[in-house]
Amino acid sequence: TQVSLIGAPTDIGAGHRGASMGPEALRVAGIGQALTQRGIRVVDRGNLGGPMNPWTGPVDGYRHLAEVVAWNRSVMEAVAAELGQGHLPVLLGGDHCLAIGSITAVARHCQATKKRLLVLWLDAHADYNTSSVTPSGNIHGMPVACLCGLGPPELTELGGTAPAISPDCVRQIGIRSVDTGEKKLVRDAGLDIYDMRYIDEIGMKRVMEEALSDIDENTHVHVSFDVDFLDPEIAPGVGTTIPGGPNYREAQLCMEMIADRGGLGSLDIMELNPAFDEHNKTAVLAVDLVESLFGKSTLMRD
Ligand code: DIR
Ligand code: MN
Ligand code: MN
Ligand code: MN
Repeated sequence: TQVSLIGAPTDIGAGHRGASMGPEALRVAGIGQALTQRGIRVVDRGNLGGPMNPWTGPVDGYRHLAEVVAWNRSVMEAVAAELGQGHLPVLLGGDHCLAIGSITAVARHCQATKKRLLVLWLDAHADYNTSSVTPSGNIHGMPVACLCGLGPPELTELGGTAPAISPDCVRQIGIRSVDTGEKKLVRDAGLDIYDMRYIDEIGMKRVMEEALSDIDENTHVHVSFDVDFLDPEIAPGVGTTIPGGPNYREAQLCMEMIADRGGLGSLDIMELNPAFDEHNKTAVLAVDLVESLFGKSTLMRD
């Protein structure tokens, strides 16, 4: 299969400026060459366009809703076009609000091709806020809720009908920051959350065995990788660092076990913010982890 890189240079849903530089930072860190070296055919589709960030405050609980909708429509169309051609889309973010467009496209593709969808949401945050409980109005804290049907109709119905997905197909890994009002929402939704405490208690190996246990031949695995999933000691280049994340080895094992299980059909690499980084090291780390996600291992042939 062909991997298609899609850049979405915007920080429209974020609380800090700079995730708009994420796609270029990933290219500079060699995302394309790294995948090519794995024997994968890679085509860089370049960057999508969209509205500038007006950097205004919340209106009815949302910042920049109209602009967020415009960017997500563009992402949804680009991802849908790649999936329709049998390609594996890799979305280079951009902030995590864009996963609404990306995963809406993936969900529709799964429906059309009768595939089962599994979304692996690697993040420090649950991203399950709504306009009434959000502490910030930033829509990058809301994509999972929007995908599950909680949110403004412009976003929940991006693909035509809401909800785009059921909470049952989401597994969240690495979570360690859930806002006060958000806690009840994730419990009510019954989201499968493998939080840091659980990872501490049973270890990344068993966590991933559980999270991946029901993948079968007919499963499309979508990985939505928020780079703030990683511990800030190794990944400072994000807008919202939360201490106590997976270390280098745990993150590698997570990616390697997803690769081993098979079925990867699409990927988002989100929230990388070069303005907070040190010599692009977080982008280099993200590329290193993505190589593992695509099957790189120490002993097996390249
Ligand atoms: C926070 C931050 N939960 C909010 N969310 C982030 O504003 O909703 N998600 N940073 O990645
Ligand atoms: Mn996050
Ligand atoms: Mn469940
Ligand atoms: Mn996120």
